[in-house]
Amino acid sequence: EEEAQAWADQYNIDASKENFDQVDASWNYNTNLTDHNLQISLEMSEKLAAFDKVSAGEANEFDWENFQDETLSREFGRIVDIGEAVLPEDDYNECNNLRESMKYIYSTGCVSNRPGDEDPEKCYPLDPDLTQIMATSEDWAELVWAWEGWRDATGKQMPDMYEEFAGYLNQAADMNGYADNGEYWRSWYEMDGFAEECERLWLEVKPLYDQLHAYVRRKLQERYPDEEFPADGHIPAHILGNMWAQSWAALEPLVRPFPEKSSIDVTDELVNQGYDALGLFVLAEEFFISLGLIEMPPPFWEHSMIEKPDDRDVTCHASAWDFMNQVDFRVKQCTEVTQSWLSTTHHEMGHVEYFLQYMNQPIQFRTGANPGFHEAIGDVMDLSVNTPDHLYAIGLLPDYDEDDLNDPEVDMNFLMSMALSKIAFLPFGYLIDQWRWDVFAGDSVRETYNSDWWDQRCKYQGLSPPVTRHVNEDFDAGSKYHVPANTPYIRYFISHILQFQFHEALCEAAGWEGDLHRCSIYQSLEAGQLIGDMMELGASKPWPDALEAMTGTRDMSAEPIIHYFQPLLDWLAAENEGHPIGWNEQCPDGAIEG
Ligand code: X8Z
Ligand code: ZN
Repeated sequence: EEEAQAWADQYNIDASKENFDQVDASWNYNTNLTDHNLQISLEMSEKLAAFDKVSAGEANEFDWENFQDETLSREFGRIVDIGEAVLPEDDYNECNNLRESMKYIYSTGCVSNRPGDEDPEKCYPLDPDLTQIMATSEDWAELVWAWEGWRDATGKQMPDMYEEFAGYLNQAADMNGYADNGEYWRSWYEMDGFAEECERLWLEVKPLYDQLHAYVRRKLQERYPDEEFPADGHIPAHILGNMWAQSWAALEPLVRPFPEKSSIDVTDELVNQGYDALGLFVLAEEFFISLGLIEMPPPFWEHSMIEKPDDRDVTCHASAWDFMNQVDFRVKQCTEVTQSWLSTTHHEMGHVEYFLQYMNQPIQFRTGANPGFHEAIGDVMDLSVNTPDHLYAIGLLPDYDEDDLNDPEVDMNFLMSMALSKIAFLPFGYLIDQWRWDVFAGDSVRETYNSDWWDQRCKYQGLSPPVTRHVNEDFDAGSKYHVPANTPYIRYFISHILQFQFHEALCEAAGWEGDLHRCSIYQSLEAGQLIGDMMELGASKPWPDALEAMTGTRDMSAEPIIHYFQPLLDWLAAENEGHPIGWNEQCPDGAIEG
């Protein structure tokens, strides 16, 4: 075992270098999508895969399953589980190529012929144009143009590639001893019955979603009195303020419970005060620092890409990067000055904070306790940042006054705005991998990809497509970044449950005694200590240990999120009294055709 420790020490030195080369090349490509950069990036991935393969072979020469030292045994268990790197070199390269081709289509996709446009050459990218149109336009036809156009430009171009790609992932999973790639992904949660656990959590929060859905649907019917909504209760998917209807935050002005009370949206104020992308990052960092957490290191500020460059193609979808050398940590995002981008900035900085906290762990443990933990850190900060009291304290709600601080109607407006992002997201966060797990299990095949996708969208989100979708030509799953990029998605669902558990525990540590939704942990060193200690563990211990250290419980629970939204749930239930709630599980007739 001593020998094993010595081998692992050397492995960590070598792996750090190999990982750096790959991450560095990938960064260079994703911030400048040229063929040249792609070739280098693919080569570096191939090199890392070869290294992983050799390392796994060497590690397996030790009797690691029987080590006395549990942590060392855990480290070895991770070294030998190499994912796609197990594939024969040619297959590995082809698999990588396919993913990059799909990502390229997604990242460079744009839509032309906007209604009323003279110039047929003008083509609107997702960031910022289509995103902005989806969030602000109230023109049904224009929204259909953006919604349908985006799907034509992206997903529609890739179903055959995706089929082939999924085949490679399954081949790798099989070689690694998993039934299929879905089982492999679920294994990261280290528990039996993870899929059932997700279903349990979803069913617990569904009543909240049902109430929100019913209320928002009524308001949208008022906004579009001349449009016919499906008779079985679905909401047309293009009018919810977001390309995928995954956040409904843009509908806040439409559904605000007490419209005469002051707005708690700070977008205009951010713009008026002259904030730019860097200003949002500085503001976010200030919150982390106030908890006594680690500040963003100089290379972060020097090398991050925080705005969309206008001289080259990039992957705009926001991400955080750990270069694995304990020095270089970056964020890449095409920031706009809005409240929603302030949230994303906290989200991404949360990833970097986690990287910084666990950077002294062995490489294999430099990841979240489970993937949902990683997604939850920045969001937890954001739960405090978005409280009206905090926004007021940092000067972003100048119209707010002392009376508003304890006004239950203002409070309800705030809870509604939080529900539009947090509750509306839940079924979306749940369904993407319901669909992908089915694909990997062979329960959804090329011919039914799109109808299966819409079965999930209709069933869980209660949405319907605004124009008929076609079974074979359209591939709407591919129009969501994480499908071409192959990022698992259930992590975001888990994060949306966990972040309220974290919030509750941190608020208690901060000595907060009022309503959970009004708590801000700003400047609480106790809260910072608690979450910092948890992050420092990385994945060195099973996640229930990390969760227990922070919250006192070993189980995921929907109780805190329900508790947080209880006043809104009561209000919605009263408002919805006498109105229809729910929708037919099946898609409306004509939603999808052969
Ligand atoms: O992809 C992200 C982050 C990067 S990890 C920007 N999110 C999901 C999405 O955009 O679909 C954050 C929330 C959900
Ligand atoms: Zn994230």
